[in-house]
Amino acid sequence: MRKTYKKNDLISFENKIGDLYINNKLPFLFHFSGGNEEQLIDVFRDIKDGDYVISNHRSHYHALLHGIPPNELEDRILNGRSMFIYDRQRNFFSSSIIGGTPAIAAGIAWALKKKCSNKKVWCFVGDATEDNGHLFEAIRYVDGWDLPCTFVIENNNRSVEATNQERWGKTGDYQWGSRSVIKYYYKITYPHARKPGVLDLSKAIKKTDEEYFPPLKIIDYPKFEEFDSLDISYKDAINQSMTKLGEEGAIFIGYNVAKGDAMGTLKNVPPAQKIETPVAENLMSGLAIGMSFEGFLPVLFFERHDFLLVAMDAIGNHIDKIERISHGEYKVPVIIRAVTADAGPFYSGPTHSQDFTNMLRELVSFPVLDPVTGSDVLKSFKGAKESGRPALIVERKSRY
Ligand SMILES: Cc1ncc(C[n+]2csc(CCOP(=O)(O)OP(=O)(O)O)c2C)c(N)n1
Repeated sequence: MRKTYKKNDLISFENKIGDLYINNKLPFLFHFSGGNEEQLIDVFRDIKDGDYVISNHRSHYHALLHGIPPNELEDRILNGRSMFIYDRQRNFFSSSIIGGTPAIAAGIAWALKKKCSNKKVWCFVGDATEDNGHLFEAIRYVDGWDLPCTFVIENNNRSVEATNQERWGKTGDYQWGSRSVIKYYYKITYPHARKPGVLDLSKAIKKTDEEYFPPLKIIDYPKFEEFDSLDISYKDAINQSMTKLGEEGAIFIGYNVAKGDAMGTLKNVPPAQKIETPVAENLMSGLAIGMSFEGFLPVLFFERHDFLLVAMDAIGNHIDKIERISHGEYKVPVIIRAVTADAGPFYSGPTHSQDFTNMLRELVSFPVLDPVTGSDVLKSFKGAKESGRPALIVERKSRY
């Protein structure tokens, strides 16, 4: 059972963190909660143990109210993790990237619905997340598919220091008209962290990046020598790998996946394992992340590298970082299929035929594989599946 908190308990915790800061004990960027105690206590009355709580850069109150013990939370804050609070056991997840969480929340909710679970997802966002389209995509998706997810917009009329009106002109505070959205209003107790005089970490002793967030071990796939002698074409190997992944229960996500079978490669996959998504690449990638948290094996399909750029937050900040930033608590075994129309009759002009393989290798730490032969293709997909970690596999039209 979670401990219940009164307004003053929450304030006392935050005051204690304030004292740590004044004594130069906080090594890293942090944001105080404050001013919304009553509203949050009220919302948390409907949140059950086992529900997912998804928070953001300002997560201390959410974490306490969802049952993370104060001493554990304090320890994490002291170790530079104020903006990155996770608890796998309690289904607590956060991202300090504005707009990064709504699609992930929708993906978790999709998985919970598929499993007929009675758990729900509660995604807390500030009014700055209302500034970007990622929230819109997720709300529309959650509403359309009746997913068990509520977005709680915590409107303090500030993004860092700028008011809604200063950001948006007279449209200011936006009204959603969605059954999945709750919005409450509050006045912040503390200024935003970056205001001069509020955050001066120059005196604090700092550890290295690696000490705060130990890097993940490099993945070496087994050699799979059994595939070496096979005489199989590149395209047949892709079809065969998809059929095998389908038999193993993978879920294929993207557009032209159910309609068109991802250029014919998913013909042997049962329809229930193909999710036709809107043309919203960040949303579909977030869906894959969220589903993976609930044990699904998502295979994300991008029919051209050019379109990957729209999903860069999900790929570079989330699929790639979640395991490391959560100290291994959350894993993201998402396989990304990235087709490039690099030559021949498929060439379709400068924004439809780019090859970002090298750029992707710079961006992410997980394997970016570029198989050359049919047997390489089989090895790549098998290795990716067995690794339990993310992988991106390039598919070249020139090798089809
Ligand atoms: C994509 C992205 N852009 C910019 C930032 C920098 N940033 C950190 S907090 C913040 C404002 C957040 O405001 P809001 O979501 O309303 O939450 P509040 O801090 O008011 O609780 C910004 C712009 C970020 N973290 N992510």
